[in-house]
Amino acid sequence: MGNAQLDKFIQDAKELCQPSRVHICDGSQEEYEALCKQMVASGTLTELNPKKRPNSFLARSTKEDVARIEGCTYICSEKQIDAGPTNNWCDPAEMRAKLLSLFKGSMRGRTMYVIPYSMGPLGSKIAHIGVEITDSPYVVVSMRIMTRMGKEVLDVLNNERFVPGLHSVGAPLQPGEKDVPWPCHPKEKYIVHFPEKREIWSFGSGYGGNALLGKKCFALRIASVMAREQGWMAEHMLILGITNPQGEKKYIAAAFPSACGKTNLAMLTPTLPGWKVETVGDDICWMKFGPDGRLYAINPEAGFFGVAPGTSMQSNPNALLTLKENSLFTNVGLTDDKDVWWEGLTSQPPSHLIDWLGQDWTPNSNEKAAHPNARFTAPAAQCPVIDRAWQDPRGVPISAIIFGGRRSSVVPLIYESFDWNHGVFVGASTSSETTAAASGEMGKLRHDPFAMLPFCGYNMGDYFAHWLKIGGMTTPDKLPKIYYVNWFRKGKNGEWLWPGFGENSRVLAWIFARTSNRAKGQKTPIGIIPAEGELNLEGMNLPPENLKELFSIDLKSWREEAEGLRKYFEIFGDRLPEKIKAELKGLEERLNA
Ligand code: GTP
Ligand code: SPV
Ligand code: MN
Repeated sequence: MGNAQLDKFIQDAKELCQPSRVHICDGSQEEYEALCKQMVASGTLTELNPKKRPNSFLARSTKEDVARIEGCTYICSEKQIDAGPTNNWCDPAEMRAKLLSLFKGSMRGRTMYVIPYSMGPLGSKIAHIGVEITDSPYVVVSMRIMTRMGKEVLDVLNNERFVPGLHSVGAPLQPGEKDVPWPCHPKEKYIVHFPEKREIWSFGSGYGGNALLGKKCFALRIASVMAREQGWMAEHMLILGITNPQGEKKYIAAAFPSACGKTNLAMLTPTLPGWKVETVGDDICWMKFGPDGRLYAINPEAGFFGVAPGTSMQSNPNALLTLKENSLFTNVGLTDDKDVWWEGLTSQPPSHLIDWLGQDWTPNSNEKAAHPNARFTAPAAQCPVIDRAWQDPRGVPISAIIFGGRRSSVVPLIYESFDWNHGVFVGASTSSETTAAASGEMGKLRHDPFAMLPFCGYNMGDYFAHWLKIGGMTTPDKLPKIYYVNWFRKGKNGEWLWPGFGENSRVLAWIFARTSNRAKGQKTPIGIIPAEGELNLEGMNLPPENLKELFSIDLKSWREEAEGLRKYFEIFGDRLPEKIKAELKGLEERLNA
């Protein structure tokens, strides 16, 4: 193979974890099929009805392993201040000792898989290579869908450095011991990042972002550190292409916290006649400056790991069409004819199915058929609206960046920042109600700057500074305009004021017009909103009182919002950039004018 770092990584992992076998993944279809077959035999996977969903499988996890666990996720920088106040920190030497004891013999009785993968199109200047070592075949097949994986990655790796990630479910097998369908550690879970060494160690969980180390661990936490050093950006953003009825096309990136609508926006079917939306990515965006001084974005992933509940032919037909074959489902319901079902898929639930815990389920059951964080894993190439340029190694030029989250009150449907620095402040001020994507309480409002709270690999104050610095690296006219949206504002009876999904195209159309200097907008203390009549509402029957409420900017609530931010920003101490303080002061002054 000829890569000394790789040889050593494999050798060290083998000695430490003591697996029965080592398998270097070639990424072939044969390998994928053999692993799926093996997992069907061991009970990890159930094959779905090949007539309904060819080459697709269902996995059920255990109750304790259903989502990312932020409390067990660590940034182990040399100095605690470099992890910052929003990350769990532990002394790297102490953590390394802890991990060495946990991983010792942790793969006994299992196969150790070596997965070389590329985040981004092979050979792209924006792409980077990682190698994940894991004892989970479920992780191997998931990584094959989510990344470019296998032999061709080794061919381009040569002697270059890669990001190593060591993963173990933490469930060694005694000789002769029968395996369980979803091995994981019942109690101890550690998802650890050493930013200076660019290493990932993950123990005890087999689920999603805890285990598919290319995604949040590498493409966000480690990549954000690399991006800061090297002058680029690693963001929790979808990327979409949007074409107006005249055939003009632009690209937009949007950051919303987990389970707040990225996948849905990325694949949206516009209700506005003549408009088209195409998908570049649905979760992660890496951006670098191109030779023309604009920001160019790639989707480092090759698949979608999307929230199943709520996904239907009405809400997101393109997602459902993506899932028609070659897909993996985790923690959804299994129908009697061996297909999948989840809450919201159809208006009429099936009269009987097997729920995500493997129990009989009927519409009268008290439990949900699918776990709220049940997910599908599907190849991006199968998306009917995948963008022509989604694998372009140069990336796509970004005209607008959108922030957003779940806010049942206060925040209007859309506003635009006055300029880049104000936009950075707007990103820093993002708050959202928590969802099932991470374990813990749901529906709790928390600050989630840039939708990066669980994903920034360094001090969040320094991250704000990095965004400000990016704004100074080119001329203002080359920078994307920055927006904030809120699809989740509620009326008095708890109903959505805005229908969302395909109707969000109306908001995108206004952004399109603004970035082409074709809409005037209207100034408010918090930013620019559509002027009267600029938001195209034709044919949607939005009650006028909803429209009024969607754009109401209540000064008292906003003063409280600003006060809350002032308090929140204190946690960053002297790492909070002066320019962010100045923007907050500016907001307060405008609210009090
Ligand atoms: P992660 O994969 O966790 O990063 O989530 P995501 O940001 O991609 O969220 P996703 O698009 O999967 O949506 C999560 C949930 O929000 C689903 O249940 C959707 O049905 C719901 N949702 C998405 N867009 C809208 C919208 O415009 N309005 C409303 N009311 N709900 C939405
Ligand atoms: C998220 O939680 O933002 C996800 C799912 O995209 S996971 O890969 O589990 O992080
Ligand atoms: Mn996500």
